Amino acid sequence: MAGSWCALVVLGLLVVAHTYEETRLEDVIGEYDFRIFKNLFVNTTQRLLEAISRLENTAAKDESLAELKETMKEISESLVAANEAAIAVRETVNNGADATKNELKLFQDQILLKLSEVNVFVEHKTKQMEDQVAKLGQMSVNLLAGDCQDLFDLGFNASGVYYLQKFGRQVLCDMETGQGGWLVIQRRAKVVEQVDFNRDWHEYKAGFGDLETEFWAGNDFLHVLTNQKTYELHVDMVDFEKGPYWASYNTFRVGSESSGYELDIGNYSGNATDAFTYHHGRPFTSYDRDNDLYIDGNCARYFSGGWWYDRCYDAHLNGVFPVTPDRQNASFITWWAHEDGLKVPLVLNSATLRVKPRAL
Ligand SMILES: *[C@@H]1O[C@H](CO)[C@@H](O)[C@H](O)[C@H]1NC(C)=O
Ligand SMILES: *[C@@H]1O[C@H](CO)[C@@H](O)[C@H](O)[C@H]1NC(C)=O
Ligand SMILES: *[C@@H]1O[C@H](CO)[C@@H](O)[C@H](O)[C@H]1NC(C)=O
Ligand SMILES: *[C@@H]1O[C@H](CO)[C@@H](O)[C@H](O)[C@H]1NC(C)=O
Ligand SMILES: *[C@@H]1O[C@H](CO)[C@@H](O)[C@H](O)[C@H]1NC(C)=O
Ligand SMILES: [Ca+2]
Repeated sequence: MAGSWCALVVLGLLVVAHTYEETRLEDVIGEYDFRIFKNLFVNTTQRLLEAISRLENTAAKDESLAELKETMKEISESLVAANEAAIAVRETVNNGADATKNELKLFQDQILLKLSEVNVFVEHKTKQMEDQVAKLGQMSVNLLAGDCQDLFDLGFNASGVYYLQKFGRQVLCDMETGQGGWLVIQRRAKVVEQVDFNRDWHEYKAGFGDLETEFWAGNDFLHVLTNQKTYELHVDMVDFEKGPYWASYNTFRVGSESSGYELDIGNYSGNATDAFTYHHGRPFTSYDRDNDLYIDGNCARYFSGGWWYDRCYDAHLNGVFPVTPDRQNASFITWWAHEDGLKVPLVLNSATLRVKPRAL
């Protein structure tokens, strides 16, 4: 294997370094302390060996990976220092008007040659290690993580796109809002190219859009995700005139495809009015699959977007993005609210649905 070959090379270099120590260089050079140079050389190779064996033995543990990275940094720092030491040797040799000058020069050239070999080797090895570290890092995370809370608990505290090996898909995590650990399952926003949410059953099943702009995470994924643990749902929305609102649900679960991705939602809190509980127990409807309770037609067709329609909706977050908002247009992203005793549609130019395991 490449690992043992590398270890052999390093051992070889250690032997070379040892042989050098036994020459008269130390005596001849005088004020230059060759031991510093030798230590640097040995330290470098030792660290390299340790790093290699740690890499081989690591059971994809995050701490050892972090240490490994630190070691690699130290290795490269040592090498820089070793190179400088070698240059110092050369200068010493060049300045010393000694009878053995030629001999020393020859010797010093050998050292430099060996050093550059080590350099090349370490650079190569460092690259390999970094690749390995990246792979191991992903493996260790992904074998365990079932959602953004798991990632957060593993120490990933930056919001962004993560890969969940468990589900073979990328997810958007919000690690900053609240206590972090939120997995964003849907997002609507004003973007350069609005994503079309008027999609068929299979597209809603698989998910669509762009995690960086607008997207639907996918009904199959919502099903497996929300059946791992008990999840809560948080909805952030912004009405085009009235500003921000939020709604939170203590329970959010999506059934299997055979149930039509039946929605289990409940226990509202927030300042937006509870419009989502109306959809509790409803299967999903897309323009090509009518599971709604509206007998004269298909709600998804009427309102341009798949949803857990009843007859038809109180909340419709997969509607058309209101490029030119209009409170009368029921196809837009809408959430019905009660304000001053009246039922009024909030027309949203921003909406985010995020889930996280409910705290016990
Ligand atoms: C080499 O490592 C030893 C022990 O880790 C340390 O005391 C010494 O300062 C190091 N030498 C150099 C030149 O870095
Ligand atoms: C994120 O984690 C790093 C260490 O991994 C830590 O230094 C940093 O303070 C953390 N940031 C937050 C916002 O907790
Ligand atoms: C609802 O809550 C949001 C977020 O806390 C806040 O910015 C907004 O002003 C609230 N809106 C109303 C109508 O209470
Ligand atoms: C509903 O949510 C509130 C606040 O989050 C919580 O205190 C309560 O226990 C929940 N009720 C149920 C039935 O889950
Ligand atoms: C509502 O908006 C959609 C999408 O912009 C548009 O196709 C439709 O004609 C609008 N309906 C009304 C009644 O204005
Ligand atoms: Ca119908």
